Amino acid sequence: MSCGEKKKDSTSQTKGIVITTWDADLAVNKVSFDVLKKGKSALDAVEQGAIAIENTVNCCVGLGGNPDRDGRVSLDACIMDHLYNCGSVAFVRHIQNPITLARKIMEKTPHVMLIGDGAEQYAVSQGIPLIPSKLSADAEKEYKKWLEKSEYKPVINIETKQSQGPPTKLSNGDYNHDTMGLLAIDGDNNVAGACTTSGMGFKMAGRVGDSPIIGSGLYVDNEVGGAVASGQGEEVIRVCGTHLVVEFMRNGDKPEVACKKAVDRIIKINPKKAIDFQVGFIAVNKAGEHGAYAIHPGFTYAVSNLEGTQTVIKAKSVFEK
Ligand code: SD4
Repeated sequence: MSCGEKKKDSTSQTKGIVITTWDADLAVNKVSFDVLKKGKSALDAVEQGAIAIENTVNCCVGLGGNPDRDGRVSLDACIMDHLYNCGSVAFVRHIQNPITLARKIMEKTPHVMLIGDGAEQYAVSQGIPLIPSKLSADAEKEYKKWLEKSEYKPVINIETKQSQGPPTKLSNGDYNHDTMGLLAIDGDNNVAGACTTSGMGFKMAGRVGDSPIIGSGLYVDNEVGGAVASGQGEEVIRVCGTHLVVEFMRNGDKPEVACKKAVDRIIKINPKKAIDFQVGFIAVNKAGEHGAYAIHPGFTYAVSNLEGTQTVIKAKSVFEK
């Protein structure tokens, strides 16, 4: 088989599944799943889902997200396919769909990651327009509120499980939305993943979290499965969180156990601080089994499969309410 040729997996046990972080984004999960149902690849499915959330004004993904402490939005994203191809962008400020730019970097350049001006220059060369900076109305309101104290605390607000952003209010009164992570397995049993974010609200200018870093915010190994992370990026980077989850699965752990072991590792190296921040992982293995685990309660994920069910699952957590 030539390099890059689509490899059919004989261990095929699942015929299509999408799992995505957070329950406020069921619609995103459905967008991805509808792509799979049309017989498209897992890679197409995760990209289209990520585009859908990037095009929605919300606290934590896309140009409508919360700005940094200087009032400027910067976006991070990455994507990975079943052949260890990966692409990533960080600190882009004028790109409507960073996930598509990440995919172009993966497919058309010899590189994995482009950042800032260089990434935007490459976008223009590919016909992707630069969007003038303008805060969304929600982001502007939140930024003004933040400016009143200008406290720089790069931690997750445990009460709302948010990264200091305006949360999405659910019909049950809960708030659940943050960085968007997507994992899919297609009809050929190939795994792909995507992760997209505006990062921690009111971060330092230039700060980049885990979300665009392959092995931290996202990792896929087609022999094993995939994992994505949400939450305090610095803590995820420290342990190469999603790579760790995938390696635990490779060694035989089910997805939930693998996610828990990665969370436990984060707490182990930082037992005092862990009470103050949130990290959650979701994972899927090649059999289509999925799971999640978080430090604090409130982390959820959505699942769609070809039996036609769409479910929201509450992740177990180390700390209780
Ligand atoms: C980051 N993990 O930039 C991302 C964003 C996030 O809560 O999930 N924030 O660290």
